[in-house]
Amino acid sequence: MHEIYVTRPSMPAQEEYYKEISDIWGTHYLTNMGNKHNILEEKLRDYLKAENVSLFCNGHMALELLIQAMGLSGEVITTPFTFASTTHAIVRNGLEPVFCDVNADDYTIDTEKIEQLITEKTSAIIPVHVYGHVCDVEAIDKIARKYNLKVIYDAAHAFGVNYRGKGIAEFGDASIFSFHATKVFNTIEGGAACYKDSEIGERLYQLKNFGIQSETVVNGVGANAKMNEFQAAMGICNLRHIDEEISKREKVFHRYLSNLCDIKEVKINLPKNDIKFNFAYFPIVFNKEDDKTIRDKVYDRLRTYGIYTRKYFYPLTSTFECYHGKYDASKTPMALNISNNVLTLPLFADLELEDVDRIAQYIKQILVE
Ligand code: T4K
Repeated sequence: MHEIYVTRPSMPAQEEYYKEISDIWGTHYLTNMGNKHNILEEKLRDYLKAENVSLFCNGHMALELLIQAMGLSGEVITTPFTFASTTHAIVRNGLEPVFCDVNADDYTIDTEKIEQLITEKTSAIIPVHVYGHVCDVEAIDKIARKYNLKVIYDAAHAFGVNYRGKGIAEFGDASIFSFHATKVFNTIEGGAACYKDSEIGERLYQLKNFGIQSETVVNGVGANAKMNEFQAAMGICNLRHIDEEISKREKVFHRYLSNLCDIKEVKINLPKNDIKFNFAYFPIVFNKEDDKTIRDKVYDRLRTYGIYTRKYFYPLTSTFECYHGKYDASKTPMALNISNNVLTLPLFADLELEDVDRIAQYIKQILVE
């Protein structure tokens, strides 16, 4: 029995990576915004169609420092159906997350419910393009303009996604991406912030390097969040193969679809029209309202076959122990229901289609037991 995990990072050929890193032995320049870092930043500006890109050691620090650089204050409207990072980045900046519910059809923020959460303390909205699904960017833009709010998209899952011919980073005031090993595009660990206001870039550049402006001037309470040269080299290599990566993922995605689309117990959400998708994840949602038992049974049983699915995203971030019962998950009932019923199936570029068939077969079998 070979084990299959929810994801498996794609890597360039060893020779390609060795070639890419070989000149580092000549320069001995390992980190602190080196040559490879700058090359990758430039290449990503093109690929993402972003006005400005700033690289980071990971996606989380990109978000945390972007919030700091943009000077947000008070309350930030966001969703609890996400990875820990989104909520933690808000809280670690001393801000209050205000949780909005999500849509049933793509699990992104329900824009009908945003306005009722806005108070005089609200400074921003941080929606999440969950699983690469595009938020209702037009409605969010309208609300943000009306109430003079900033918009930062957590686009950790949305690398390579285009909407109506625009790169996903072109929406809102700013976006962050994750280049973690488990993502469509990886730099081992890594991330980026994309933003429209170039002044933010100056602040970010300093904040990711301790707030240092010059050898004798430190004018920001920064962190250390720089991408190093070996990470950047991995990114340069992986970016060469990104189209192939996404098209292999697409095949896996469609194989799951053809296997699972007829099962009445399972809901699968397809990307909206006008989207060039990245096939980052394959979540399925079991239809049984507010009952985790079926999802948990499938999760447990698949493990006995060596198939390691994940409950992305369960539990809701608003219910994490570290938040000490401060937030009421019943106020985001759709998010709660999806979180209780979702299971993310293995999806990565080199997943064999026969394995997809096998996983689907097991699921069907478990559901009739
Ligand atoms: N915003 C959102 C919406 C996010 O989803 C994330 C990250 C962020 C922000 C923050 O971005 P980063 O700071 O991470 O760049 C994983 C990832 O660590 C995390 O990046 C990601 N979201 C999240 C959805 O998934 P875990 O705790 O599930 O990781 P782990 O170690 O359990 O890995 C999952 C499976 O992948 C393993 O069972 C085996 C496989 N794997 C993993 C790694 C690390 C490999 O085959 N090779 C590897 O190197 O969080």
